Amino acid sequence: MAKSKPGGDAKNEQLAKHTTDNEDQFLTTNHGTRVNDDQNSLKAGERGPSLLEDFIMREKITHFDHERIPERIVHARGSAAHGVFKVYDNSLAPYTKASFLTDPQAETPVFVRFSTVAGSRGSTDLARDVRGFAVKFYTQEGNFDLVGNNMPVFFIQDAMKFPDLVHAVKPEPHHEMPQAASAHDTFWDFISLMPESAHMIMWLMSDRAIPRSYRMMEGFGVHTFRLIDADGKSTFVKFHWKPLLGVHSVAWDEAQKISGKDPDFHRRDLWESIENGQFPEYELGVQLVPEEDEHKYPFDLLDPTKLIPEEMVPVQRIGRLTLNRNPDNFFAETEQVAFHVGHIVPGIDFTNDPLLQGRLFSYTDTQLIRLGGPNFHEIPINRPLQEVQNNQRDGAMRQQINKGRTSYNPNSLGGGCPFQARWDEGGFRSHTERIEAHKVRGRSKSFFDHFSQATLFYNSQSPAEKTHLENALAFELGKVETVEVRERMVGILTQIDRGLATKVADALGLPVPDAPEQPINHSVPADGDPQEYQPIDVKLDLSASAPLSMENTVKDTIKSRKVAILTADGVLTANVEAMLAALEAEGAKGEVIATRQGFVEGDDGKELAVQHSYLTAASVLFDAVYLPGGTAALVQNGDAVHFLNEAFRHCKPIAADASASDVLDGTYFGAGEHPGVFIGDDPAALAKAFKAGIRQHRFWEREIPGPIPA
Ligand code: HDE
Repeated sequence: MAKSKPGGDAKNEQLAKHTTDNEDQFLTTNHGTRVNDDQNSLKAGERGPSLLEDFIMREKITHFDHERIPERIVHARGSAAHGVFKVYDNSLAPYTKASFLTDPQAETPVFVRFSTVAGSRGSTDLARDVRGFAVKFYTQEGNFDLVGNNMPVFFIQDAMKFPDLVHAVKPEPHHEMPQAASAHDTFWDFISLMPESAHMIMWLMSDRAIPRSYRMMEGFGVHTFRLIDADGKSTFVKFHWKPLLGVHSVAWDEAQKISGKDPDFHRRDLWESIENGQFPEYELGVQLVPEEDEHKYPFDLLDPTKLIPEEMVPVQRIGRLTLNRNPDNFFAETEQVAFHVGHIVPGIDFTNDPLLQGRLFSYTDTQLIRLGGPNFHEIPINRPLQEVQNNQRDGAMRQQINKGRTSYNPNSLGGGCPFQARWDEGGFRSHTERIEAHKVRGRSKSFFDHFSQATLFYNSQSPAEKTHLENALAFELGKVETVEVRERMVGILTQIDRGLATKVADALGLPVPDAPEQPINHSVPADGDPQEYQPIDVKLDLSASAPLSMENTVKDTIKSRKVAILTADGVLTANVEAMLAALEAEGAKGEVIATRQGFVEGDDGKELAVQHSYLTAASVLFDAVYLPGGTAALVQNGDAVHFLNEAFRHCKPIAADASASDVLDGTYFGAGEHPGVFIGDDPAALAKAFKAGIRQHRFWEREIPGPIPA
């Protein structure tokens, strides 16, 4: 079955679709009858009751009544895009049979859905949360779904605990509050009793949980998978996505404000960047571990609460993902796409990670209820490139019209079709793994180091990132009402870092225990021996890992950054135009803000087009601010002064013409020297310095308590 081009250069075609597609088409019912009145229901007299006979109205309303399907239980809020994946020349040919990872000529269409986890479908994009990063590769050998997150580890080690985790983080059941937030008692109650979450909690409390953009976050497959070569040899692999724009986040105060000013912030950013032709790009990275090294590391490769530090196994970048087309219809594509870790192709296989094993069950099960039956693979966005041929039949909403008598195998009446495929014919063959074991409910002792990597993560953060993490914990636990839960969490933090525990305890007005307390371990079964579940103390040779800090990310571009230009009548037109051009030359976009929409009159009588008024714009929706000269009137404009104050407080680059210093004097930071504040007379020199500042993303060193809130 033909699928609508999932990549390709279809932009103009698509723009046309969003606007004038249906010009010469008549309105019909779902059964093809042309409708001559879509405004009025059928009535017994103009002022009379409506008639049951009105099949047109009944059909329209019945369909409307059934428009909603159950939202995803987790990852309900998401946005997606089409694109392509291409492997580089130094492909994975020695390790895997999968052609999309080995053939540099192959351009594999993809559909990628980004999401938050906890909130419902209408919740804000900027919640403190993990982000989903799910990629469906439509490969020549079938669909491969890499259903990952923007954090490389997870909260729990065994799928058995997933419903508990999700119940704990979702709004509390008695009053359904809070929405899309982990800052409440049930979440921290659970976490404080789950020491295995410690590492993930460090990620969740870090700025990684409030990304600037889906285009500026990493992605991870989390579990260890296997690559399988043509001879059936296995190599362990961890998958990574590395964004070419670098990894960047916003400030927590900013995140909360964006949630009010534009809850669709990430969705809009993804959509607009693709519409503007600034296609989001990521490199696919792999960490490869030979089978014989399985037990070489001070952690278990099967434990999803551990990462492999890049210093131990470097990430090799092997290909590029480009998102180049927005979906045509949100529901049909983004909402109905069905990802599953079990959608796999020959050349890739699973490991026994108990979280992955549980996921292998869960994803089909959830689609059955969400998409209403077993034929969800026939929805266009879920179809593979290949024709599907098997003996599965019928079920709700079946699309395929199977011909012939046989729907069983083996058969002779159907000529034996369809045939099984040998490995060398592209048939999937599960990796043969020797297992000699007792059937047990339990966990490997090698899973019982809960803190070494939490400490590694904390130690790897820059001073500003550490402060953000401490403040995030103080915020979240500060929202917890039950003091015992806060105390237990401080106890857990003492296991990670005493300084961290002390700072958080101080903010909560709690004492820090003298010696780290061994947390309560709740993974012991009722009849189990607690000794078997004792934590193990692992000391890592590595004290810090550079890639864990966003401070070390790529900072070489201003592409797609949004810059606010604050204006008033009399603004120096030439300077504004010079700045707009300088920004545009490197792919950034300046947007003019004025007291009213339409046009602002420049010093030379020229009119400049205005994109936003101070009413509709807010500093939190921009990456940087430029204040041109000729704007002295803004000193009296509280919104403009607040714009500057807030941008300063959120550590954003600010540029100002020297002649605008009156306005700067009206701000709380003034016209003096500050990191990331560029003031100058010469437009070219100012633009150059400003652009260098925007490349840095933020100047966190400015983040000292000031007289305005943030
Ligand atoms: Fe998921 N997860 N998950 N998950 N997950 C779902 O599938 C589940 C886990 C992830 O954009 C659900 O279609 C279990 C880890 C993403 O459509 C559900 C466990 C990781 C998405 C489900 C996990 C993920 C989901 C809900 C523990 C990162 C969104 C709706 C054993 C590697 C995909 C759906 C999209 C969605 C189950 C843990 C990533 C219920 C049982 C670890 C990105 O099937």
